[in-house]
Amino acid sequence: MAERYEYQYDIYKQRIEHALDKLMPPEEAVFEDEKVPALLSQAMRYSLLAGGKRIRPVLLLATVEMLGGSIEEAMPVAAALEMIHTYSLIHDDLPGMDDDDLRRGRPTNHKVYGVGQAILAGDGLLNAAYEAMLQNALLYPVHTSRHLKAIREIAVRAGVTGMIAGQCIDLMSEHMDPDFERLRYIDRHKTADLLTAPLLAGAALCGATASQIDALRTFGTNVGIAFQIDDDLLDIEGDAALLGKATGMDAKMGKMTWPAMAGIEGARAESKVLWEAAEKSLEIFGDKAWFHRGFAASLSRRKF
Ligand code: GRG
Repeated sequence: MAERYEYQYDIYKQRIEHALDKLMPPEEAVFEDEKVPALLSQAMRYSLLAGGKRIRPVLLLATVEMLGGSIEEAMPVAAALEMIHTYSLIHDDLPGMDDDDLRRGRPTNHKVYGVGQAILAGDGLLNAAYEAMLQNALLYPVHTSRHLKAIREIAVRAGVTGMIAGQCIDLMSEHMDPDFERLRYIDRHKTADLLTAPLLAGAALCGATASQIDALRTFGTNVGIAFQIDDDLLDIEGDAALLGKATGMDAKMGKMTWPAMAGIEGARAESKVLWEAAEKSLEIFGDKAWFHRGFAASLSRRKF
């Protein structure tokens, strides 16, 4: 079972890498109208094509496949999710935010291209994501409404009531007194929203039923919060070389996290409950959710 999952994950990942490369402007683009400045395309490609687990696009493709949709039709939407995720990482690493030097095992975007160009590379990826999804929607006029719903799902979850809201409250909460309600809000929006987006966008592309959508939302929320708690644990106990980024940053920044508030054991226990709840929410899909089950099992044991 684990082998089948890993094999399928690699297939999705290879297809995503190919799609991302094709969607990015070439690095040699010249200083010319209607072409992307070479420096900008280099900075965008530098972070987007730097590896990464690709879990958000993989989740979208797996959801579309589980619901009987077309991988080809969904691919630009999957790629767009990775572009949005990468923009958020570039901006999160900036000196005005988490001020990190290392990401995906390489110097952060602003360390290589400077803060101004890094901001633009992030902005560029965000815009390119919507351009790719809208361009793709135009290719499927019989599914316009499904595509618009998928794009809306992503815009809302990446936006100012979703990931950006979570990041806003996260920044505001540094060095604040512990507050579980605030912490749950941060984890749900900063992290879980962008992991729920591929599930709900996939559901929208396939015209899923209300109960399927509910189950996927519950799965995404539980996976997302557990994933963030594990991330906070890895920031304390993880191997920086394996993670490709510095550890110990949360304590340094005075971040509100589960391990900081409930201790390592308390955080581990909460993560376990959430991973179990995630697995349970897949019941309505029966055997068809084999990949999602493998995904949860594999991610719950992750070391990077
Ligand atoms: C700047 C609007 C804005 C938002 C930033 C993504 C994010 C929000 C902050 C990054 C810091 C962080 C710990 C976020 C939680 C989500 C998370 C664990 C991101 C890392 O995602 P992975 O593990 O990374 O999927 P790879 O490199 O594998 O893609």
